[in-house]
Amino acid sequence: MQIYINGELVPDAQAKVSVFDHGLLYGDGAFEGIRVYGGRVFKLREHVDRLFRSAHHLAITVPVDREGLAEAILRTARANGIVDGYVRVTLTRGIGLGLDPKNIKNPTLVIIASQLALYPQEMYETGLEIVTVSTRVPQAQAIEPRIKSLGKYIGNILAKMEANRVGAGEGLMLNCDGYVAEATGDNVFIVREGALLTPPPHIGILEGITRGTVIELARKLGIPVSEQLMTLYDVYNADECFLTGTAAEVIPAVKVDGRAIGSGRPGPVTQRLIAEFRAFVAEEGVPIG
Ligand code: PXG
Repeated sequence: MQIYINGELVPDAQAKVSVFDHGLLYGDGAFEGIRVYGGRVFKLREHVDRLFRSAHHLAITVPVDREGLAEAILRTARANGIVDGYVRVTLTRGIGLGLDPKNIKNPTLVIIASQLALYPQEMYETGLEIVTVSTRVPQAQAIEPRIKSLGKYIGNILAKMEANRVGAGEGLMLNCDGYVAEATGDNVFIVREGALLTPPPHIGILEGITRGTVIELARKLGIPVSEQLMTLYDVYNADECFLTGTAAEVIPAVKVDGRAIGSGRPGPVTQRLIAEFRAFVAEEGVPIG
């Protein structure tokens, strides 16, 4: 495996970052998880733009420009012969002991291109059973959820452990006001009377790129979409529920906290969107070359 570190590709055994890296010491950095489908990087521009927005908010200067980052992602995928897989971009503030970032000058940029552990195909047909977890998403006023920051993920990891402990497919997280927020690495949608509802970013969720793609596809199909606050009551009583994310793609959730959602099987709107999403990913994307 060839890893990109600060402009160079090196074998994974030599791919090392400093123990003084602020990403390690404080979770001080941002990341992106990107899919490669059929030799094309899915939504490359959107991921590059999101990383730049995260970095700008954190006042970390990305050591390359947007074109340079896109090229580095393509180069790393190419070097690893990725056809269908996953690219993980990590940006940290750089090296420095102590909280104060004032003297940290050189950010660390790492790109890993690998295979992705996928949900088994049958889960897209039968749907996931998910549970609400006790770990809440942080208040948007405390940690800006649109920054895909390293440090924010301790909550998501604890939430995933809660879901794993009871053998659930995913953990559904609420915000501190008790509104439904997102899953540990996915956004959540419900279908009610033929329309899609999903929580708005300001309640503390990541503005997912898959979420955006599904909203666009739904609107093209004439399916109404709105961002709305929702409680567990809305989820339990929805006609359908599904999750979206780079790793999970579009996946039905058929049971939440032991309650069947709608028929308890993947519904027609979800199935339609899964089909549309798969057709779309086969065409969209920047060829690795
Ligand atoms: N919410 C959270 C908290 C996430 O971490 C999503 C929603 C979906 O966003 P996208 O842009 O992927 O549609 C995510 C995505 C990883 C990894 O292994 C994490 C994500 C995606 C891919 C890989 O770290 N999180």
